[in-house]
Amino acid sequence: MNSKVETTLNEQIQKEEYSSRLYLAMAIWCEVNGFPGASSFLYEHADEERMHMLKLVHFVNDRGGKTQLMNVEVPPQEYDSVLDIFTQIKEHEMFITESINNLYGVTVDEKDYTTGNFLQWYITEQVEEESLFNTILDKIKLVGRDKAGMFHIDKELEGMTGGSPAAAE
Ligand code: OFO
Repeated sequence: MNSKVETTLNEQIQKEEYSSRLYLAMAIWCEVNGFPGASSFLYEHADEERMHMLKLVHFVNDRGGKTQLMNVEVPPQEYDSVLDIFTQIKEHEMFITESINNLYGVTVDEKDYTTGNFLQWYITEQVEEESLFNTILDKIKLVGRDKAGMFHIDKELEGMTGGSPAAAE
């Protein structure tokens, strides 16, 4: 495997691992602050990010490279509100989109079209995630500080979980 591509893929693995930890920290905050729906949704999303990471890990290893695990930062663990959390998620996902695009750019520069093709899945996934988080954020902004409205959004987030073991527990 092209070493520049391999290094950049390993950096992306670290970012996906951080995403998973970030959403885990957010799920924990929601769980202890009375937002069970948002919490389930975020536990599940933490699992999804781990899946994004593993998909990259297997790709690197299968293509003759070797995954190099790196240090992963401790994410923030205190938040002001659910609005604060989803605002930070949106910003984080925009950062991930930029990172995937840069990674794709490296594969083009290095003429590694196989990896470029593999990354199409991530490019599509980022479009879907950004759109999902924008929709959720818009709804949260709409209810503002209204507690009854926030209660309903929390229920809605509960309904958006797919019933993974992490979300159910
Ligand atoms: Fe939330 O995105 Fe991974 O890739």
